[in-house]
Amino acid sequence: MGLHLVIGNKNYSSWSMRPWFGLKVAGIPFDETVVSLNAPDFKERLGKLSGTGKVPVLIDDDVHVWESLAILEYLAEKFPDVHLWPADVKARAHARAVANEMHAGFVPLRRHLPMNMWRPAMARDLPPDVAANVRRIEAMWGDCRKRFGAGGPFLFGAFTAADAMYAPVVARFATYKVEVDDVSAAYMQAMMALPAWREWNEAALKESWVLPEDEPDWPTVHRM
Ligand SMILES: N[C@@H](CCC(=O)N[C@@H](CS)C(=O)NCC(=O)O)C(=O)O
Repeated sequence: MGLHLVIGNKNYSSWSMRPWFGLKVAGIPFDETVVSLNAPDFKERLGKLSGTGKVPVLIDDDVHVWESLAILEYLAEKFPDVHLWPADVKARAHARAVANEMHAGFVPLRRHLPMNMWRPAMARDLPPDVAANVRRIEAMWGDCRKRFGAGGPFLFGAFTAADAMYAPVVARFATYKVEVDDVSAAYMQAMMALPAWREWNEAALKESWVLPEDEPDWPTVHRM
């Protein structure tokens, strides 16, 4: 039996996007099941699979891995040839710090700019704490590109798990027309040019579930 990833709505579930994107860009085969976050049996189904009752969860035979970052770590160990972390120890430490900062933080940004793939690009006012998150991410991306990015267009040159962790941030910055400097804009372009990006986006746009809490202009739903 191969890998099976259980995820939430592609339009809304940013934590689901991270391991899905890592798997796709790395070219690791997997099956997927999408369970809408508002499905009546969501908690019951996910409770049995992840313990937390949340997505994503990766199932590999009798191994169940929940938490997006732990899934990426598992993939990096199971498939060392795809190099989901940088080979160099200093770059790898930096990539892990950057990925952990995303996993543990940026709550104002995540709350104010929920991932919403089908919303046409429209700016939102940014409260100071959200603007501070944006400036921190922009500085971090710029630092990664400058110090470690010579070998390619991603944070550490070639695509790594750190990029997978920031994929939904790229989506948010694009959707909410967040102003960023040229280095961050080029990084975002490289991420959005990946075939995996188009695949996720196209599937998201076909979904019919609407979740009020992730629609910033509720009850108006702007859809492409
Ligand atoms: N820290 C977790 C966060 C998982 C999470 O919050 N998932 C959301 C969807 S994006 C979820 O399952 N929400 C449903 C719920 O809490 O009932 C991770 O990194 O995987």
